[in-house]
Amino acid sequence: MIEAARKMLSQATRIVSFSGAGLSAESGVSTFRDPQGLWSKYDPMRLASPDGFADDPQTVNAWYASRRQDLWQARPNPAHHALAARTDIIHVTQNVDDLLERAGATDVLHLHGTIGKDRCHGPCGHEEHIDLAEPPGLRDCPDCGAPMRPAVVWFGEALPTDTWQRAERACQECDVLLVIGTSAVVYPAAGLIDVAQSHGARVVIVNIESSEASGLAHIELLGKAGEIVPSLL
Ligand code: BJW
Repeated sequence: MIEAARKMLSQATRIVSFSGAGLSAESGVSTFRDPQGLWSKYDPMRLASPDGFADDPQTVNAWYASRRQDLWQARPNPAHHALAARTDIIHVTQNVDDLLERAGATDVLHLHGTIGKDRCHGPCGHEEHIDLAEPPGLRDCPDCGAPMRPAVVWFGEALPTDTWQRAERACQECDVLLVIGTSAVVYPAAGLIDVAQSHGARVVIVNIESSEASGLAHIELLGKAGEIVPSLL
């Protein structure tokens, strides 16, 4: 199967990678829905929703501070390096970490935002880069006074429009969609797999186990991203 996937990728002219938390798992970054993942310990609607932030901003900020410090200590794994080395691949990711960029990728479409920035929770658009080693406490926007919050996409929030449109177009136009380490349960992001497949792309999935997207795969490779992805590219 690996040889067939390698051949499929080598014959493709337009490849898109679509990744989830499993891509960064071997870097020590927690996934969400695995048995030891973040949602096994925390209620997503308390920590990753506007209502949760409104109810208890201190707890939400502390949770992101701890994840930021974990990410500061993380390093890209062989899958990040293999992907980043392919400058012809368009990288679409649900991940809020910057491990693809740290591996050298320059143009990564982050559908769910980035944990490396805070943004104003109000409408003014103010953003600030965060020192992951020393994440800031709760504070107000210097421009409009609304609370600052992580620049990520919480449940019930819209994905960044331009990023979404670029990702959707890339998936409509690709020959191969390489899906790595996602449970494919969060929409609209997971819908991109269907978009690519229904526009004629071949779908190659790399995951340690089957996922909601398995039925869309032309080739499904079960194993660790850090081992399989470098052998494919
Ligand atoms: C390995 C591995 C290794 C492990 N190697 N593999 C349609 C149907 C149903 C619901 C909806 C729908 N459309 C919208 C919704 C609602 C909702 C949603 O999808 N809910 C479902 C969960 C039921 N979606 C939304 O709310 C979205 N917004 C929206 O729809 O807005 C509409 C709107 C329009 C206009 C105006 C206003 C609103 C927003 C979704 C935001 C998701 N946010 C999060 C948190 C980000 C911030 C943070 O990090 O704190 O994004 S949730 C979390 O899930 C995170 C991830 O990006 C996302 C996906 O998770 P992912 O990456 O797949 O991780 P896991 O843990 O689920 O899976 C890991 C996988 O890796 C597993 O399969 C493992 O096997 C594998 N793996 N190790 C390879 N080494």
